[in-house]
Amino acid sequence: MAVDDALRVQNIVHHKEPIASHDVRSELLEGLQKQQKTIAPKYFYDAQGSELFEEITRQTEYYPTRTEKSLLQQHSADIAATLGADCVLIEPGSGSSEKVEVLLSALRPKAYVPLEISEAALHGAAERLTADFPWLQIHAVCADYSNGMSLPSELLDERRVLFYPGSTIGNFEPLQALQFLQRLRKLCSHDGGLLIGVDLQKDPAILDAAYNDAEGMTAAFNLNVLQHINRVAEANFDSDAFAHQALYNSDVGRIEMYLKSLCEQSVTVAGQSIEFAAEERILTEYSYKYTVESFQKLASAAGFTPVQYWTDAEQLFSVHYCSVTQS
Ligand code: AVI
Repeated sequence: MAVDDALRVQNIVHHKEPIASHDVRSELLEGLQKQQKTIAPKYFYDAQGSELFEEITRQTEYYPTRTEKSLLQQHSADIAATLGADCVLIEPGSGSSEKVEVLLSALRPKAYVPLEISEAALHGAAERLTADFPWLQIHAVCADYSNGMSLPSELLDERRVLFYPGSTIGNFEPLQALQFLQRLRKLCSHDGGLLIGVDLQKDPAILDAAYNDAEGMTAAFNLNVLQHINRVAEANFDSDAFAHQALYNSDVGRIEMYLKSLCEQSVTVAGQSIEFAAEERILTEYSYKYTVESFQKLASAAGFTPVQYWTDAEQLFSVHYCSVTQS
């Protein structure tokens, strides 16, 4: 689990892991040829999609980002005491590393290791953090964490804590979530742990509003995936011929996002015709909502022991610290 191709600039060590090339076109075609047509949520995040996601996080109805940030801010001293001194803090899919900022002064980790596929986002964040926290050692790892994760070898003897905010765990189906947490568990040292943000089950009206914001940012984010696919898979989706749909499925406790075809139509993707009936839907995302107990059960099954959690007064969102279960 080591990446070693390192370049040191001041307090930042840059590491680059070869990005596994996989066939995007066949992956997309496979999803679109299923009975329930599907596009994986990772395709949301081209440059435009990442900007639209930032816009979503600023919408009044979308409570997760600001609630989590304020939990991290408000409880930073307690979180730091719970995580303990001198850990190496590793953040898979760190993006712009904004959330970690509110923890750094209280936590003073031995090193911070952002793992991020976008080199521009990774380097921008590392430079900003090194300017604001000159004492901080940063190991910036450019890697696709969805295809396995490796760590710089010099960190393998350190106490390693994983940081996975944003309730991104909710975008995995239950079995995948378990397998992903098991992978995170393997990256922790035996005396390490996991600090993770988890969105909570709540009044469906609050969830419905969060995924159907009045400004239409979530709709634009959802529809943008078609433009992205047009570029990467030589497709000819007309985004005006689809509509955003998000609904809460209370039987399974998840938001389901779809793109609904507004008419009977045929779309070409990577040279293949994909036929749509009127009203037929493409599944683009699940966003599972947990209870504190259901998340703790999942974490325990993955080899973690729940230690402490923090929630807001309205019980909208939770941040959990789980240590590695001692066997
Ligand atoms: C990134 N992820 C946790 C977001 C969520 O809420 O599931 C993605 C998102 N989809 C629509 N709005 C936000």
